[in-house]
Amino acid sequence: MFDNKEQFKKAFLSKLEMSVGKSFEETSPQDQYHVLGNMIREYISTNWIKTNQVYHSTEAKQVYYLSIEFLLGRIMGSNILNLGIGDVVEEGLRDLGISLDDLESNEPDSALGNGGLGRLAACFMDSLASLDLPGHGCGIRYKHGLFEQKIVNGVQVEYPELWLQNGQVWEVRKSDLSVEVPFWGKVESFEDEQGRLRFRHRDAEPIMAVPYDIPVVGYQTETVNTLRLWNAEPANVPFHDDIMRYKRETEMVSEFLYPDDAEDSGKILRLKQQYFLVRASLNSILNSFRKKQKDIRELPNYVSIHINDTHPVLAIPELMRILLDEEMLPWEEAWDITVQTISYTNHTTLSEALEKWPVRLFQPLLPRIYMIVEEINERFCKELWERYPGQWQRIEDMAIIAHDQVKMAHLALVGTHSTNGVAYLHTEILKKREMNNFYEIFPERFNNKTNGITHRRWLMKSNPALTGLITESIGDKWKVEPPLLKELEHYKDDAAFLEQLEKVKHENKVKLAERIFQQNQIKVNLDSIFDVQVKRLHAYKRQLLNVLHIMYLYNRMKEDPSFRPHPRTFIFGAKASPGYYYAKKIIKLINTVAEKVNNDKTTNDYLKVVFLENYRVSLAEEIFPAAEVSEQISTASKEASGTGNMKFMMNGALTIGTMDGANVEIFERVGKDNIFIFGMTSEEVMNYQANGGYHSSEYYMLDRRIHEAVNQLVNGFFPNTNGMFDVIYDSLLIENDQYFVLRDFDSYVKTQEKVSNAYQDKKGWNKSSVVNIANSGFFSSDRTITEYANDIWHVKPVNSPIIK
Ligand code: 26V
Repeated sequence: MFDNKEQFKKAFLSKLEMSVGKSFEETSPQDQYHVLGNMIREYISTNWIKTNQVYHSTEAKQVYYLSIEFLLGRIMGSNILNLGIGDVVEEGLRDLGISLDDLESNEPDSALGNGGLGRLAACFMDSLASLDLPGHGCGIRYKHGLFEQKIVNGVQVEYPELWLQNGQVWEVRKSDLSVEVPFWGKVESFEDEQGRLRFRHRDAEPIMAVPYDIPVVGYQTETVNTLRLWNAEPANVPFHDDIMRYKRETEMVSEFLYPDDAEDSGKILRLKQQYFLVRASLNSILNSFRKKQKDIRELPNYVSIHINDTHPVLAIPELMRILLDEEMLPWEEAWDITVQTISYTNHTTLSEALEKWPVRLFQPLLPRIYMIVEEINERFCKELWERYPGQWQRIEDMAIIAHDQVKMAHLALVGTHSTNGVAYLHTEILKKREMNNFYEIFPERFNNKTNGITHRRWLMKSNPALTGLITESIGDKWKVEPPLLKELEHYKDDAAFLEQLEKVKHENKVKLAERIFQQNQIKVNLDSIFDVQVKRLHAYKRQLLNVLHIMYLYNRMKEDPSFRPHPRTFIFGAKASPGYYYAKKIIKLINTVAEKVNNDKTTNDYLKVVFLENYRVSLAEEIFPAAEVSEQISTASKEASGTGNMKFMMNGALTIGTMDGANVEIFERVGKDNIFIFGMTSEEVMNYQANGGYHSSEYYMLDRRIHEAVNQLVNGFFPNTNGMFDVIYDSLLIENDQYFVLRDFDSYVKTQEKVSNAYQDKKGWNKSSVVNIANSGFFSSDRTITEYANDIWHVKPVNSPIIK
């Protein structure tokens, strides 16, 4: 079907007519997308079945990646790339007058994630399959992914996301594999025939979990793994008075993805989602295991279960329940198996993001699971007591249940054999500070796995021009071995190569400029520096620092007509959690500043501000290839890793950033001349936090630039914004600027000046760009996944025949 262009065209046309019942001329791009999608899925299915057969019959250990989020983005383009059918499809469609790009744009993003954590899970799925590793994703099939953002009068407005509205080509419903998940009810104890104490969950309200499987195609291999997403549906319960309430509440469980919320809203529903994912996934994992292996005590040798952050941490008590209540193992043995089977990744040290569940919600919803958590806690506290007799405070700090709350991170640390951070610095902070108590007891459990991104989507698919240039220069082995990108360094003084690189960047800038004009009706200067900050909106990510710098540039240009820096286009993209008041004000501020500076004729040749609404994976794929400056300006110690930083680097942008998260490792690789580092170190930040001594008002009083810009937030400088930015002003001056925006301002301004100066030497800039691309191979998620596979999961590639 995809062997040659003529065959493809024939198959495409005949399927198109058969499935939509229209003549070719009458079909819509929507119809065409669906038909092509179905053709590709059918094409995949042979290898998918084959891969599953191999997994069913092999003794090889399997890994299950449990995540409450998988932020896949569009699926078709990635499948076309990995299957190696791009040329045939593109040329075949072109003969029919169809552009593959246009056709792909009919696919809605699969947006089942908030940001970094969910996108990491998606990159991992791509790497697992491409490395022929037996890795299975387990998640929830939310009816509505992350909300769609519209900007109305500069303000974020949220709309429900509707990725399933026109039908999903990539998923396969498997109702025969449905699993019942019980909630509520009570636990009864009884004695069985052998006189053993047993437990029974009675009067529960069951929910049906129905799996939808999505194939995950590896790059140039026959491996097709599975991402299994669970859908919540009413179980077959007797008709009762409240059947409508039951139906509604059941469907709610997989209705919405939670936007990482600043508020406590919908807590119980979120806990339901977490247990729903865990119960269904473990049931299906254990079913596969039992079909192959007889002895449950062998579980850790055949199965590895990974929990992505604490959201799936109930896998620990759930596996204990299975081993105790179903397999009837003694506690100690069950505990040993559980710890050996499960591993955990921590993604943040921010205390407000660490999950805690009130016992009053937890216990009635999950009565048997709560009993088990209580016992885990009691046994753990007893061990602590033996180790630290009399140290009540320490024991209280480390307990899993304390002050009527269940601390999910503590459960994860105690109930798994491996805890990893997501960048070197982050892991060090976990060990030395945030989780130091636990590190003291379990030092061997802590390890680092620096994040990565799939270079297939983030370079090969999204930046074909750069991919072509790289391949012309160093051949194409880097595609399966990204560290080989290092060979590009030989070209850093090659004038012809640098010129080509500049041309590629320029073409990508032209495309992004078209998108900006289409969405925002703003004409940007193609010779301006494209300076980009795209990521979720959070105070610690300090979009505000970026904005204050823009205001300063504007003020200085207004004041001093001889001050005209190299033209810049500041591009933003960011969603704020709907309940996060401050973050929404920052979005309004960015748009307000944009309105002012873009319309000032005296400055707007030099300064443009663009806020691109509805930042998402597919938009990101248009942005990274065109970026020249990558803004990674979080307060040091706060950003666990960041992964956007890696995408920018791989596409040749230069980073301006703090020594935070994976920026530290980017710095180590490219060297100080090819990155712009500023601001306090994490040590300095943590010292301030521990010992005090920071007074933001001093910076406001003593620095004219800060004084002026901060005053402009509240003094009517922006028309019709009376009182609108008071919270921002207060966060800086009344609340003593928690994230040290004013403290780092001067350093940031000076470093931005260095950026502008460096850009004057275009050759030198391009050279730095080459060094960035050449050293980005380390940040391929293939490296990250190889490390997880070797050090944590102990899984090996399963050799399905390879066509590499
Ligand atoms: C969640 C919340 C929710 C409540 C309000 C404050 C807040 C702040 C942060 C978070 C994030 C939770 C976990 C997370 O998404 N971490 C991100 O994981 C990425 C992949 O490892 C990593 O690159 C990012 O640095 C990290 O923030």
